[in-house]
Amino acid sequence: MQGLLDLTAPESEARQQIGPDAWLLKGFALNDADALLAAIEQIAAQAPFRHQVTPGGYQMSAAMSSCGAYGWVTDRHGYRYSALDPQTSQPWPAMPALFAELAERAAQNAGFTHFAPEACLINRYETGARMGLHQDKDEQDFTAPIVSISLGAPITFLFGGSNRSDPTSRWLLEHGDVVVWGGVSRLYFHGVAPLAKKASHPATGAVRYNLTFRKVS
Ligand code: MD3
Ligand code: FE
Repeated sequence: MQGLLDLTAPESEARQQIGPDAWLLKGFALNDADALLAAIEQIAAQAPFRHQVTPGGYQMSAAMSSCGAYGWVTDRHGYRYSALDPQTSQPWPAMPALFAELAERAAQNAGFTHFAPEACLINRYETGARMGLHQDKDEQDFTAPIVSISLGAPITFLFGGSNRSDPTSRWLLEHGDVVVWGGVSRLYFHGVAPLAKKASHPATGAVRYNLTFRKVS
């Protein structure tokens, strides 16, 4: 196949448009999935997964860690990006080159050139964990897209609009799927349904990971 485009390769599967400037790249990260999971384990050894508390006082059901120059943190005082892990007072683990390269390639594939992520938030979902409808607006630059990579057990992604009350569409996010959100969709409400009891994947068991890559500053 050298020199020829292999149309069966995950990276050349059709892009699905799920909203304005929002693209689902089905299986885009499949070739790198094992390496991504190994890297997550390394990161978590330095910056352990933890259930953070929202300003409203609720513990999040998804456990989180981060890597890169900034991590996303929440506590009773609010949501923010921090260069230090509040649990260890250390910088977050460096973003592996594979992470940054894959995120950049995915953004490029969806039409966003030169995406340079500064933060990678890692969400870990176990049975019943969910994320309610919200907007990602703690970043300073909304012109950069957000790239997400799903690994492990499948989950139902909920995608709304600019207003909380807008109708939501549902998309199944599976192991190796990548989604890129830019333009108008960048500020759309979104969330995930509770991870189903029966949801699992050979690589992770009943656990789902989601990596989100963001330009923060
Ligand atoms: C749509 N995570 O970490 S990924 C989040 O599956 C988050 O863990 C979910 O929402 C998860 O903030 C959904 C998808 C995602 C991320 C950012 C978005 C979708 C987005 C920003 C704008 C629009
Ligand atoms: Fe979000």
